[in-house]
Amino acid sequence: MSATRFSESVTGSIKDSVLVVTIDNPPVNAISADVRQGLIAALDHAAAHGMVAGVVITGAGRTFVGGADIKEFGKPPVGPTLPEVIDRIESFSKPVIAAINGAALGGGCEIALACHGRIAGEKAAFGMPEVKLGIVPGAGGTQRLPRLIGPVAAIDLIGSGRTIRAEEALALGLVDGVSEDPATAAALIRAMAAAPLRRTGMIAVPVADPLAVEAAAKKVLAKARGQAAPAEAVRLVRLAGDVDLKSGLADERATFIRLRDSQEAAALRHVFFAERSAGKADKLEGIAPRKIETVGIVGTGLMGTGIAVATLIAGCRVIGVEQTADAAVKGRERIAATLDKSVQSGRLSAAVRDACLARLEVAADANALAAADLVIEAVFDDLTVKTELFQRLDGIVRPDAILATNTSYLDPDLIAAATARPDRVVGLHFFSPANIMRLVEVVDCKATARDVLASALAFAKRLGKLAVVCGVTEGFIGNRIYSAYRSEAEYMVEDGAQPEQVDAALEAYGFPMGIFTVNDMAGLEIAWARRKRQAATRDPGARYVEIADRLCEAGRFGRKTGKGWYDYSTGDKVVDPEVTALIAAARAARGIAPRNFSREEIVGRLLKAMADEGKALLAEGIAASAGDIDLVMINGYGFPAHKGGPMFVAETVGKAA
Ligand code: T1G
Repeated sequence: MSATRFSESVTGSIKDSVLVVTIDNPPVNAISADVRQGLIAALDHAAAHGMVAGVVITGAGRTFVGGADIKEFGKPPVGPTLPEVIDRIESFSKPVIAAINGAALGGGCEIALACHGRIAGEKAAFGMPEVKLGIVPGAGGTQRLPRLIGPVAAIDLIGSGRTIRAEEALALGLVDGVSEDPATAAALIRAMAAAPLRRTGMIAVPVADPLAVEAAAKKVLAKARGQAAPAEAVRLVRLAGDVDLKSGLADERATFIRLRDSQEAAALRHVFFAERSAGKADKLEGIAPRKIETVGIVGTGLMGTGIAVATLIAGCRVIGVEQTADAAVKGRERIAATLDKSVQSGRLSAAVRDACLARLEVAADANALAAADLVIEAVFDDLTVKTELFQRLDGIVRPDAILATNTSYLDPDLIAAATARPDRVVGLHFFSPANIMRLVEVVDCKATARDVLASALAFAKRLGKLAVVCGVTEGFIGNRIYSAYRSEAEYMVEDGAQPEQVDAALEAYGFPMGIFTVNDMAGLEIAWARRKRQAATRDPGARYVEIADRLCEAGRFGRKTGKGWYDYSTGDKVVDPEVTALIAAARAARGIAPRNFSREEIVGRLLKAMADEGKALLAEGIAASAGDIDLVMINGYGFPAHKGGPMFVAETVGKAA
């Protein structure tokens, strides 16, 4: 066996007449210029050596190939291009097999598609996540995938960007076999040697039921929220059935380049890299997180239940605590019912649910928390309730256990100060429903020990959450920006915009729901109670809009009471003339002559309000980076990811909406 280095990151060795080419470009074997050059050199080598019967391409480490190198986007291209490499593979005179050892994503999947055969290892995964980056596959994915698996499955995979495992890939015909044995790929080469090679690009796209194609396309477009890439991906997959490979590839490449240079793609790249750097707090390097296997959760209401479900699914033991035996029984039922729902919707297997239930205990006695590594409180958001609880827990839990508060608005430093060991207190601000929402604000309190913060971050990550570190301030990052944004929306309503106009402008921008609809969903009474508490200390010079107070005084607490900013009594959301009149009266009382607002002005002012508050959070050191703020708004408040977040918009699009 002789080893050859084809480039810095591509090596090969010949074994039993097969050249096994290994891509080794940590961390994810992204296809850099060096990888592309190495692959071409490897194929040249195989072509030049008569003793080589075929080529196996595989990846070193956990990944096969993670895709094009996203860091190269926007830089001058260096040849050979990936389409050139892929064309060389597909048209190669000897069999080329992909031995997919791990994730084959984007360009990685496209390399595999161009090979003449594919063998998946058990850890293999396949996906075309390009639409999540605001682009379409750029090296043949939209043209070759439908040839292999049909247009319906291809629209689903490319349009959603989801990743599938080896088993599903086998069922779809994306791979020829699943095997961990390196000899399998070599055996496939020998089996192929006699017959003509199966070149994916030459296969005719299988004919599919037009209704099924239409349904798959519709499903993708329904989720696109106005983004360009998913629609283009669907168009290109459909095109594969109508034109020859060459024309399809040319259209795909042109579309890819156009989208790659778009604002939408730049925004989604910003989000991608922001996610990778989130939760990597300063000065935590080398600090080992504490072991967290048993998690206590005090309070099993809506929030506590969500946290318990997420924690159980992550494989931890959960000890729920309620005040009475009856409440404990109900709490357990709520957790079990939420797990059942996940089973019904196909997100969880029955076996995993049963394992979760076996790790769950809900007690009526806080002493059960003596075994916990971490206790999260999810009780009523009241300072006295929370401080008394933490004082009590201090005497129950082990000295090395961590105490986390899930408060939304209280000062966690005050809660920590009430305990004997404030250094073990941290904030874990989950968003409801906590088993679904990805965002967790990890609050680094004044006295939080570094390893406690590191442990909270590791725990959030284990739950599959996106953790953003933030300092102590009322409402943390998200709710502080939300308050500023909400005030701005209310100013505009007082000045002449209708709530439904504000909502329509936000929805047209890409929010799933406008702010007044969101407020009605969440309920108006909690914010009302907070405003009443703050009334005495409010700056009398600051603008204060009373319309929301008037709504609450009229018993309009939002959707659950059938009325709020809108009327829901018929089951649908409709504009209520009573609200329109109430707003008109509020304007008149202040002597405000209503004026018109364009959609652009509404969105522009709301974006500016968010970005201004974000800048204040950065200046105060509450948020570590603009990217963190964008992630909070995207993952907690429905800000459209393809716009990049309010800070990205402020930096790149300037004042424009
Ligand atoms: N390019 C550059 N850097 C990348 C990268 C990529 N494609 N993927 C990951 N990284 C970096 C990442 O920033 C981080 O860096 C480190 O690798 C580890 O990542 C022509 C157009 C592969 C499943 O969209 O989904 O192919 O922070 O923390 O959890 O059609 O990374 O350490 O400095 O996420 O183990 C399509 C994106 C590209 C795949 C690994 N490919 N990556 O997850 O590690 S477009 C993608 C992922 C394309 C073609 C087109 C994941 C992963 P740092 P990580 P992980």
